[in-house]
Amino acid sequence: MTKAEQQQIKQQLSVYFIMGTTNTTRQPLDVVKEAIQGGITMFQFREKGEKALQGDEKKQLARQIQALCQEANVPFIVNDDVQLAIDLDADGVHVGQEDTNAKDVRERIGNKILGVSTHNLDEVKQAMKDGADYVGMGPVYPTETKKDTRSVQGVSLITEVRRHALQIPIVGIGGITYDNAAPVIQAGADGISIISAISQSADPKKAAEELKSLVVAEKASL
Ligand code: TZP
Ligand code: MG
Repeated sequence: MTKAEQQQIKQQLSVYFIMGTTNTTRQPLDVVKEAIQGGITMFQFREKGEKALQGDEKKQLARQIQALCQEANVPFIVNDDVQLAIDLDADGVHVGQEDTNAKDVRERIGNKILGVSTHNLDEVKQAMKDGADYVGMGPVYPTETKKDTRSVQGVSLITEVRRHALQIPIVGIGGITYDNAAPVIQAGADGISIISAISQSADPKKAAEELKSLVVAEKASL
C-alpha cells in the first residue's frame, strides 16, 4: 500500500457503518440509503445471526446495497464471506481471527481492501504481515449487538499500537455512540465502526451526520 492509499483508507474509515438484516426492524435498503445520505464513509455487509438471510436471498440483498454504495462512492465491504465478495466484485472483505486466515484472503482477493479484527499487539503485527489494509479493534465499549465478543478493552490497544508508532489504519468498534466516540479518535483511531447507533436510530441519516461531524472535528483537533 502506498502512503496515499493508506491516507485514503484512513479517510474512508471515519464513519464505517456495518449492517445486516438482523440489525434493524426496518427495510434494510432504506436504512442504508439514509445512512449514506448522512455521510457514512464506508459500509460493511454483515449478514449474521439466527434469522440471517442465506444463499441467493443474501446475495441479492448484498447486490442491492452494493449498488447504493457504488452510486455514492462509498466502499462496499463484505464480512467473512470471501466468495460473496469475489462474486460481487465488492471493494473489500473483513475477517475476524476465527474466520479464513488473512493471508489466504489476501491471496484470493488481490488488491481489494482487507480488514482484520485484532485484540492484541501480536494480532495487529500479524495482520500487517498478512497484508491487511486496516485493523478493527474492540469491543471498545460494552455492546448488545454481538454476543460472542472478547472482553471490553476501551481504547487500550489503540493507544498501544500508536505508542509503537505503527501506522496501520485503525477503526474502533463496539458500543460506540455520539456520546463516547471522541476518545476513540483521540486515542489514535482513524474512525469508528458503528452498528446500532445508526441502524437502530429513529433517524439514521441524522445519526450518521452527527457522527461524521464529530469525527471530522476530533480528527481536526489532533
Ligand atoms: N465486533 C465487535 S463489537 C461488534 C462487532 C461486530 C458489534 C458492534 O455493534 P454496535 O451496535 O455498534 O455496538
Ligand atoms: Mg467474522
